[in-house]
Amino acid sequence: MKLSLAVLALTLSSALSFTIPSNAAHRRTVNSDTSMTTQLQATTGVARNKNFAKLAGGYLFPEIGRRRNAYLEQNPSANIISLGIGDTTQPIPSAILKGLVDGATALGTQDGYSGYGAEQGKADLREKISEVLYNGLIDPSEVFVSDGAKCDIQRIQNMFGPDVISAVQDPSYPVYVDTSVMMGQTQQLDEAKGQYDGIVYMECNEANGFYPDVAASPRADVVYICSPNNPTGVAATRAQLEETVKVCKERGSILVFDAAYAPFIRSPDVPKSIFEIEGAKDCAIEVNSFSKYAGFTGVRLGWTVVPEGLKFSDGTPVRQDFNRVMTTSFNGASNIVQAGGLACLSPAGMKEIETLIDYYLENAGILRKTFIDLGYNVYGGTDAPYIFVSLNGKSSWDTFSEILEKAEVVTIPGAGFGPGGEGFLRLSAFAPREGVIEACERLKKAMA
Ligand code: PGU
Repeated sequence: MKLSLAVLALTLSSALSFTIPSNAAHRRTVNSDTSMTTQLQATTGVARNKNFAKLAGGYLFPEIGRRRNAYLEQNPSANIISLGIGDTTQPIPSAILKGLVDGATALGTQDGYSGYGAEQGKADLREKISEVLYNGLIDPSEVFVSDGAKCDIQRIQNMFGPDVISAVQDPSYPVYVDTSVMMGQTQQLDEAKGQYDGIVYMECNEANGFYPDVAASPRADVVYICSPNNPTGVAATRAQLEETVKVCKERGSILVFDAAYAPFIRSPDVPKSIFEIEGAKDCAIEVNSFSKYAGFTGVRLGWTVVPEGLKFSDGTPVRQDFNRVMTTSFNGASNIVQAGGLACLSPAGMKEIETLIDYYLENAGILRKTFIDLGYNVYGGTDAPYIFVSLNGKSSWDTFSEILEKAEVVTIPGAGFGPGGEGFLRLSAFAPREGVIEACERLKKAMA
């Protein structure tokens, strides 16, 4: 019996050695998320998704967090101020909070209880989004309520699949590129360029006002535009968006418009939605979020608008396939949170949102002035919660480290948003006022 067990173990281990490659051969550094960089040894015979192996490094924001924590570990008494990740800091205002509380309370009553909701969101919230935020430009049936814009970008990519070519602004919010890589739309990273082969990078720089010349870029199937922009803080003009819609229509491209920072727009005539542009319903999808509207970054609520008439090349409505994704892989946003969303869109909620946004925009103004006074070229911060500072040719990661060490302020290096961001620094206005003022005092000393 003992012997046969030993034989069985031997047989098993030799069988396994066929399916699991030898440890030595597969011992290597896995750095798809640098916060979890480890020497791994195979414990299964499952091949890694080859697209994940293409990812050059970890996702940007955890990497920033890792460096911040490393600094804290070395300097335990440090008093760090974060102007890094764009995460809201101010409490949820009362009328909106009441919506959330009432939503939760209702679940404790027989009449108010509800279980799984419609995967596309509650009908009354879809109606309110259409009415209050789009002035009826879009139909409630075109609104898909979700748990946030970031998650929707991934779901949109899931719908498009691996066979499309995506175009992004360079620099841009890293999720568009990273999800394109994960989906298998790209080849490898071109180390010299810092760009993935197979993605169209549309240059955004000081000379073009940080808005790309879409017509001069190669055709892509899916064009990602974010306005007001992360990271540059620049909002696209009506003329720029009209031109982009025109080019997308001519080329048969789908424009994915990320309007997560729309409520920060204060300049008159800057569109808050792509659907303010004539013809956009023939070519565009819009992703949006309550995160920055109402301090819902942790609460989680967003939406995507997919126009009824938007069709793939074989005539299938895009909305039909997006609905298939949502019904299959999403079970609807939390009913409590959707009650909070409804409260956001009440007259009292909209007023509270306005006050919150004004607060962050005043922070942005303080940051802008600090860097302008120091003699830097500064972009954004008037229609967006980010300012983008030109470092006059200095490396953005070096400047990030220098500011962390000298001023104990966390910023985001522009290079984290793509090669086009090198030489710039992004600062977020999402912080308590006293933190912004203190950070500016420290930055004046560190950067003078
Ligand atoms: N779209 C853009 C353009 C964003 O900048 C962000 C957040 C989102 C979508 C996310 O929206 P949710 O509705 O909350 O999912 N950008 C922040 C946070 C970082 C992150 O990973 O999302 C930033 O600092 O850039």
